[in-house]
Amino acid sequence: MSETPKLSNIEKIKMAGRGLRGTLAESLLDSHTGAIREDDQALIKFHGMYQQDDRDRREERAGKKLERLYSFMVRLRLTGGFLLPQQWVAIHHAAGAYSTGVIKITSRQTIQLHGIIKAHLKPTLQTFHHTDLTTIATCGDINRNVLCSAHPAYSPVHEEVFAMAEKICAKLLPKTKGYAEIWLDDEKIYEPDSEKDELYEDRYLPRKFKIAIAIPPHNDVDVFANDIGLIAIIRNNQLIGFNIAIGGGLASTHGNPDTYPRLATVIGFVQGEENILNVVYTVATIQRDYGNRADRKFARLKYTIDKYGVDWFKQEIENRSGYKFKKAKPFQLTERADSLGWYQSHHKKWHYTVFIENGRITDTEMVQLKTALLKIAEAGIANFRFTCNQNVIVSDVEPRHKAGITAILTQHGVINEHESVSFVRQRSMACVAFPTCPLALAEAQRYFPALMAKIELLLEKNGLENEKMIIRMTGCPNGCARSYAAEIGLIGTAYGKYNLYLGGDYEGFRLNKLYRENLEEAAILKTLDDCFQQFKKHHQSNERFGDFANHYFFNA
Ligand code: SRM
Ligand code: SF4
Repeated sequence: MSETPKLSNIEKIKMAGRGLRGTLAESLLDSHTGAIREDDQALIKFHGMYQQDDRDRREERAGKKLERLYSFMVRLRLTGGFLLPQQWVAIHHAAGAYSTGVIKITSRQTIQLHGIIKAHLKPTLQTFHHTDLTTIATCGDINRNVLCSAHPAYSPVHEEVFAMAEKICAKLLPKTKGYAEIWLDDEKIYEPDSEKDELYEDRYLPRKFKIAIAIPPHNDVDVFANDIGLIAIIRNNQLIGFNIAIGGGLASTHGNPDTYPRLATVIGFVQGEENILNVVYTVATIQRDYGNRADRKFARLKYTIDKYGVDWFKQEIENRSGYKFKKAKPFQLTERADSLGWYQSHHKKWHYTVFIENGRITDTEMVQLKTALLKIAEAGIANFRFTCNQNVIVSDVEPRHKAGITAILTQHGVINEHESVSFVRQRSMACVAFPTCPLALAEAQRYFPALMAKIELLLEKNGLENEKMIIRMTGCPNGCARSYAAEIGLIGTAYGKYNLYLGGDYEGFRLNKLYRENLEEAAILKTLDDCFQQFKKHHQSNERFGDFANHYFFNA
């Protein structure tokens, strides 16, 4: 066992939190402020919420001696990104009644609502609860939403793998009844013994913990960016087990070379449902016991693994779980993007993938996406599946309803918009950043569409408009839109400035590298133009931009 660490403040808050309750009930009742108490701000994350404030209005409010304009972001728990139509209707109405109205699809297959004031948190969560939705454990030092390759039409084993994601999610849920007590007005029932949590104990994990399952050849979930990545191994259309990879995580801190993004390392093959659940659970217990609880910058599993070594970690999983890994099986991952439009799955149902720029579902003059999705949901003729590329699949449509859905999507401009979206834009992603993210150094989703239009022009100018490259932007080095795993990554360093990273691969096996620092827009465009010209002149046929950049610009 690790030596007794000097605990960080968050560790003390968790342990004193009485099953994540803290003083949240009192904080919610305090009408003198739009905020909650400081310690509760850490605990509320485990309930799926973040306290935020409108950063665009900080100065104006400070000038008027007003407190910041506090509100909350709420994140739903949707394993594998799956949602029933009645749940979509509930979310649509909750978004309209309590939030900014924009429904935001995240890079981890779920939905966030922003701008919810303190007094509206309970009604929002209760609205969700009425359709069996919850926000528990979508944030905080705990296992988050379990990802699963989204598209049912891409694999005959999709349902089986999706079921595994649900089982993993259930196995790693916290045992506290505090959520029901605080948000759903269940009776006060805190009895430490009845809530005994063998996995999380009273300290939870040292840091966030993320799991994803990829169904080859699709790597839409960016499986190696996760603490645990499972790769479904399929032979003759049968699921035979999973390769397991551990230690992925993308964040770094500018100027701190001890922090780094890392892709997960494949350590073996696991067969049998019980064994898979056992191994995943065991990894979480090792991270619980050995992860850094003194310095949160080094608390993710990737640092624990690099400190103790992959071989030690693998042996420790085998010792604790009693399961001996088999040699990892060969697999191929060829695609991370979503293909837009209609696809039919093996059980004859239809699925339509809708492009959503940076995951923001709203109505504009040209495209009434939010209205279209509501109409489809109200008709009860499709489920919804969110992708890790921040898109939505209108899914599980009976053949007889396909024409009706096509008509709704056409009437509201959605299909027309698809026809004009460039290959590069379809594959692009930006994180939230301003105005809600407190960690943003630069803009991302508000700025990226305009920058993308200029990049599209550069590609056209260089005759590269048919190149399918992955470009991602984040407002800081935390990498929420997985910018380190893009062929071209733009990572905010200060307002209006970005580091440019190049050379990640298309499939998600290789991170990009820092190419130029602190570029403003004109310099980004000039640098990319030069890179595109070199690519045009010197790349081999069929060579992707990321692979070319990796050897041409870095001699790798
Ligand atoms: Fe993230 C923190 C948004 C996916 C790494 N992330 C945040 C916060 C909550 C800011 C904060 O701590 O106060 C952001 C809220 C912004 C807002 O206003 O909504 C935020 N992260 C997002 C989302 C919404 C980006 C998006 O536009 O889609 C994604 C929500 C995913 C979800 O549904 O759970 C999101 N975040 C990611 C990913 C991508 C992934 O997991 O595939 C990463 C990189 C992978 C990883 O975890 O290493 C990521 N977010 C972080 C980090 C860095 C963690 C670390 O290891 O240091 C932070 C900061 C932190 O935890 O201290 C962070
Ligand atoms: Fe905020 Fe940074 Fe994540 Fe973007 S990458 S949402 S700026 S924490």
